[in-house]
Amino acid sequence: PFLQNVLNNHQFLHGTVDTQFIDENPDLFNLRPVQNRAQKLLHYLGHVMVNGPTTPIPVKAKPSSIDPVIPLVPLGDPPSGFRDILLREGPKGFAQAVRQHRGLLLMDTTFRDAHQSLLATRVRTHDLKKISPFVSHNFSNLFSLENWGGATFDVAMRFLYECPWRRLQELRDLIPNIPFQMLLRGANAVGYTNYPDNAVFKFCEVAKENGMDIFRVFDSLNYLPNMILGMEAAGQAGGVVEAAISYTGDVADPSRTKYTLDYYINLAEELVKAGTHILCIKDMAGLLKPKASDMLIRALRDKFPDVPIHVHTHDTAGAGVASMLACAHAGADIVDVAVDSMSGMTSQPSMGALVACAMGTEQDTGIQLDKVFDYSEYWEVARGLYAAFDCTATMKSGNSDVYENEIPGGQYTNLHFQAHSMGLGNKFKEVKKAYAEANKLLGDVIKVTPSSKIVGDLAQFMVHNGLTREEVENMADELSFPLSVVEYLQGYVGIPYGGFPEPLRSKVLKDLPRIEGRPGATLPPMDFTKLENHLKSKYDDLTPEDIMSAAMYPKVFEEYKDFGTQFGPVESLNTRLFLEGPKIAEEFEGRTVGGCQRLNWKGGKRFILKLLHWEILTRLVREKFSLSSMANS
Ligand code: 3PY
Ligand code: ZN
Repeated sequence: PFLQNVLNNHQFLHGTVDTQFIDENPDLFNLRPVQNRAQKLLHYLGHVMVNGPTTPIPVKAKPSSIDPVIPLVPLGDPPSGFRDILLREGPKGFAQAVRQHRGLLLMDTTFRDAHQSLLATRVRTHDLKKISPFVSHNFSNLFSLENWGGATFDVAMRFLYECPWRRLQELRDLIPNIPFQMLLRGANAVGYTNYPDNAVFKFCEVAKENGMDIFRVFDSLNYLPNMILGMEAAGQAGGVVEAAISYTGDVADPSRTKYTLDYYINLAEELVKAGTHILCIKDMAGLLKPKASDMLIRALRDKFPDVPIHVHTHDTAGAGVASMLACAHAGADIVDVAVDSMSGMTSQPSMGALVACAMGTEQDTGIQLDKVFDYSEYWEVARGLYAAFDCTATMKSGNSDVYENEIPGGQYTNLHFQAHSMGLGNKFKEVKKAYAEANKLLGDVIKVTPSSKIVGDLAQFMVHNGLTREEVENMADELSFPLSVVEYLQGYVGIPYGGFPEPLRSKVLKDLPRIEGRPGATLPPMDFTKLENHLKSKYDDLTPEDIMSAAMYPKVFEEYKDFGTQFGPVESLNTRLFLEGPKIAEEFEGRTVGGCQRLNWKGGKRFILKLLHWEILTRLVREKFSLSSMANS
């Protein structure tokens, strides 16, 4: 408006002022467009009210109307924790301190794997931030808080329209004392396919700069070259390297001859040789039973007395607490749990149960049970906001058939949702059986992102086409397999232990090219300058982290940015507003980056029922909302 007045000014128009300064400085006209964030948010809310949630919902359920209560947090700084040791001593000193620690240490997965497994990864930064000061003050003796990586990176942008990096930065500010841990898919970083090596290295560097401490590095086939690449990237960034062996089969069952105790010990030896600070057994499907836990962890403990051992599991069958206690008895230093109300089923075992069971023993965790109750109460209510994504809408219990199908936690929930959404709820058993058969067809592989998806795709292909394992084997040269399966057989994911299944591979591939060795080794480096220039030509508010987001997910990133341009900073809305918009006469607050705007919704009663057309809606919404600004309050 100021500029407009100047341009309309009589004196200015008649040239009786000296405008040379303006002539000489054309960049004065590089004006940032007005962002109108609050207006955009109102537009978003109108859109959601009419069209429903902007994120796909697996079940038709509304967010609960009850707000979670944040337990009291004492004033002042939180107590010091393992992160202070890490900052003081570096990764090696940190690992030593962990090894010397008496009692069992815990990693809390509530902020990542728990909601990835139970709530389709949909928990928003808004709800994580609210409970963060409580966690920082009351769980300072956690080994780590897993809060990033895995599917969270993708989902944050794709479905929640928020920046994964900002989540990391904001949580870091609120929790300075507990190490943060992320899941890095080795050469796949936080994606589903191999990236050029320089992209993985840069990703780790930026993650470390933004507050990440511990990198759990795995590969979906336990393919050593892919794992080592990820370990080097995390280590060079200055992070704590936690190499994770994905566990499958059953080392206590002599009939399972592929993934034996020797297989795991030999692989562990390679990882220790490659310099891992911490060794992890990643039991992504929850297959570790107490007897196998004892055998495996005792053998690793004897072989590597100085290396901290960390065990991850899922509680799909319901034996998680028993197995984690067995691991602790056998010498594990750290085990993974999720707070009670976010635990169980395809998530991690219960923090409260483990803390209570270990209390007064050599494995005492030092965690106060009453604080776990408060933490759990917050999540019990917060979880209600995500009813549309909650696997308990259709899944009612744990399921010990996981010992047979070996489906990883998150995928188990996804497949269950998928079967139900296609009206095939009573066919889930068939999908699970096909999954086990597909695994055998592919030669009994390690199944975790992305190899688990390949097995899942093959299983669904078999169910849809009514094919048995024998039929697939016999007709392999005529069938049109899912692309993921073909690419897997070409070697795009890596080389599975024991090699590719023959003659299936040759029948499927015919003369298609095959990749020898590590797939990323033959990829040309990512051209970050070109990427940055491309993005700068489209967006004028880019951060260095944005470039990394685009490197990982180019299309998803641009869609996320375009969504923000249209609808504003939706991450500032509470989860109920984000998912379903305001109720009639509801008053709510939205915080935009530039300040705080109080948005008053004073709608009439019949308003929504009457809306038939989007144009009418936007006009009505504009009229019905009144906006009183309390900028910068
Ligand atoms: C992921 O890759 O996201 C996993 O959680 C694997 O277990
Ligand atoms: Zn997991």
